[in-house]
Amino acid sequence: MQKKSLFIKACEKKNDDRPPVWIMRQAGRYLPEYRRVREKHDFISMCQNPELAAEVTLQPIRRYAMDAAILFSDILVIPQALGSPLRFEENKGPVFDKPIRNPKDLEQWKENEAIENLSYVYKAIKYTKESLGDTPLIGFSGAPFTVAAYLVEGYVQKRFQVIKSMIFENPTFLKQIMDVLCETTIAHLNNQIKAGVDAIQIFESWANHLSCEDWKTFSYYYIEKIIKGLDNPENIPVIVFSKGSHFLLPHLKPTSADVLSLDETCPMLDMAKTIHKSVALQGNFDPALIYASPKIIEKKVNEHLVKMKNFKGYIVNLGHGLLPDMDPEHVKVFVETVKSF
Ligand code: 1CP
Repeated sequence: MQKKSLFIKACEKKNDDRPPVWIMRQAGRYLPEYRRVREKHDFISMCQNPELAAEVTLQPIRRYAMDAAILFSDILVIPQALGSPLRFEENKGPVFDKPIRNPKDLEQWKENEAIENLSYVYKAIKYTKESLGDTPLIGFSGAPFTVAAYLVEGYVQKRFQVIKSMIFENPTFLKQIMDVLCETTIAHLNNQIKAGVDAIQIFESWANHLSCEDWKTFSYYYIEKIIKGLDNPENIPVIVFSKGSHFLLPHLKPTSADVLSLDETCPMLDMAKTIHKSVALQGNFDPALIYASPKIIEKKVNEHLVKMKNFKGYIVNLGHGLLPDMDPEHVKVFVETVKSF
């Protein structure tokens, strides 16, 4: 049997070595080699072309040898595959020109075609695995609330008036949308597992927009449903990133997730002391640390790693993703400081 990677060992809380490191949005616009591919192809075409998706997934691994790769794709490929046309606008992000706001809008969806439409993702996983060697590959999906937010808003203006109104005015309809997203997500993740991913991460990037009570109904409930619905014969680890919801972590503790990915507002060391027995932890350097000088990056990383030394289930990451204007050399310092710890 293949020796387990640091990353998988940390997910299982059995890592006695230095902690593994990867970074959300490690494949992206801050890399010149990404921008070179992107000059010739739009973002959606890159996701839908398995060779290109594999190539871009591998770029940060070639450059920095992170301890895990994350598949190049997007959380919004699910509603797109269901039949909602999606485009990405420069400076605006993802746009659904036909947002789903009432039951009639659901007629655009063809639920039984979604998985077939996503077959490019599973092909990309196979191609990526062929070139990755021993580095584990993380597959992913969005959590239904975050995906639904894009879908009902049309595009995210950070106020979330449409989805927040729906929670109060028509929760039954919102749940109807989310039930379909949830079932499709389970099938999508199961196909990613079959195609060979080594771990799964579920992104609830907009959890910070939910009240405590609504979070239980619209976020936690669905995340649990997804994890319980996985057909996961080899028990690959499941990571949950629920941004901006650290005050809810006492509730997340009994989650079925193997790893919780914390954002930078969470007290990592306190969390590790209290919940590490039941779950591994990932995160949570302030992404803005990458803007600091290499000397400061090195100092901050080392200081934090000393504090986290006794935890066998800790994975280094940022509290959220890398940004397009970040310096690849600073990313290198961040990764290498962890790797030489
Ligand atoms: O123009 C470009 O080249 C596209 C920029 C880009 C990239 C590189 C987008 C558009 N998505 C991605 C890749 C991506 N998205 C990955 C690939 C793997 C990696 O992390 O390296 C992943 C996991 C995602 C997931 C994703 N997409 C999330 C969840 C994580 C997060 O950042 O909160 C969300 C919310 C999206 C929506 C999305 N996709 C892209 C944009 C610009 C957005 C809007 C959100 C934002 O502005 O950050």
